[in-house]
Amino acid sequence: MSIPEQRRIVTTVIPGPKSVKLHERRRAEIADGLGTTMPVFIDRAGGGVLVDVDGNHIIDLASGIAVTSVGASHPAVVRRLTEQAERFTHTCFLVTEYDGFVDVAAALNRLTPGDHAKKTALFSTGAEAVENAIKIARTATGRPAVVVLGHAYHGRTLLTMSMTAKNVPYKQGFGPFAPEIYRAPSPYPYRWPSGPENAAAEGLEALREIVTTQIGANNVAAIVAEPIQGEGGFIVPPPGYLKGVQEFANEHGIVFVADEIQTGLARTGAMFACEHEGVVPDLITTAKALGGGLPLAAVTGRADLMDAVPAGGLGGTYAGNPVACAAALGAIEAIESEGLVDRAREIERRVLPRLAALVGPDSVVGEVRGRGAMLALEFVRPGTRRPAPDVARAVVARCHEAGVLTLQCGTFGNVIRLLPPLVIPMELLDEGVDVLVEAVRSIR
Ligand code: PLZ
Repeated sequence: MSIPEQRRIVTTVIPGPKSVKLHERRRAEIADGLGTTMPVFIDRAGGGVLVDVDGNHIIDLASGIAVTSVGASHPAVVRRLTEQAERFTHTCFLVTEYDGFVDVAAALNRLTPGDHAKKTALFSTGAEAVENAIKIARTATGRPAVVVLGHAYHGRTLLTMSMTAKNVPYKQGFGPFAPEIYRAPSPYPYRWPSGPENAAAEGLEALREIVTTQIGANNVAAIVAEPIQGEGGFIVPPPGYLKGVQEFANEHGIVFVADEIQTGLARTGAMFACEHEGVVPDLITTAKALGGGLPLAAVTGRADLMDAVPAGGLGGTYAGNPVACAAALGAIEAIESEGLVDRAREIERRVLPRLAALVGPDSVVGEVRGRGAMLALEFVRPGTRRPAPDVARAVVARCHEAGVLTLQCGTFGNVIRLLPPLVIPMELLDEGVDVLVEAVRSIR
């Protein structure tokens, strides 16, 4: 079913009456702990558009948090998952095998950086992939400690929540946390105390010092980093930082894990964001865009590490579900055959200069940053770096009123992030950015 790829508002306000009514029912039935960004119920979605139950056509600049890179209903995904569902929906790969699982693993072994021998294990969610990367690194090294960065986000399970930096809403009240997690400062260029030009060298120095003096390098199983920090604020590390982390890890037999769950599979204008820095991680976690909308996650990396855990040590009932694997093969096919890595670069070229024009000494926009189709604006009090989450919230609200779905993020809640589907028509993307730019201008 094809959807007209245009913005169209048919109710006097968004959410319209049908969404409001459904939301009331939700409030009665669903636990309050699950938040919502835009309280509209979706009827159909595809390409760059979400159609709600009231008939509003909303421009999608979120992709369900970087998941629907090929669109919410790509024909290659739909065809493959339908065929698979008609054959069988589940066997549990730990019980009996099927080739879709192996095909996805082979694709990830081929697409991830580095030409060394690689292997893959599939799971269902991003958090599970991170958990398993840690299990593998701990077994392979025989060491307990895990080092993560400030502003990190790795998930909501006990281990990954412990690795996540931000307290409210991810951790508050949920402790005690998993032990043996240590945190080094994120080399956040915009907020680095001695200036962005020192962030890489000083960030690396701080990491080395924490590892060698506080933990002991011989106790560290893994250093885990997002090559662009996602939930933490779309923080692009300064050039050379990731390479420095990788070298330091190699030097001490520490497993370097790149969490590419948000950045991976074409999003940043490279198949994997590590490639921008010429970094070849020991292990890479993927999820989100991998499954083309279905829950699928993976750990891919050095075969010697991946084989460290004996048979039976890794798994999960739904790990690498056949329908999700079929969807993933469709998504990978679309990414490769439609040149979506280049599309992400084109999106950056088209959008970034328009956002950059909003930055200025009297502006509420302190910095614009990102790569490919992973772009963000950081809001501050004009003339300072003081975070302005209220301004970000107000801009997001205006976008939503005008039928453009944008998301907030950041440790301080003051960042608006753009994650459009990579297949979004360029005119529709331009129109979405028009609305965003207008919303920013109307506020400052
Ligand atoms: N690692 C880098 O971005 C998920 C979180 C949504 P799961 N980010 C979206 C929310 O608020 O729950 C994410 C990520 C990175 C790990 C994860 C976790 O992936 O599939 O949500 O478990």
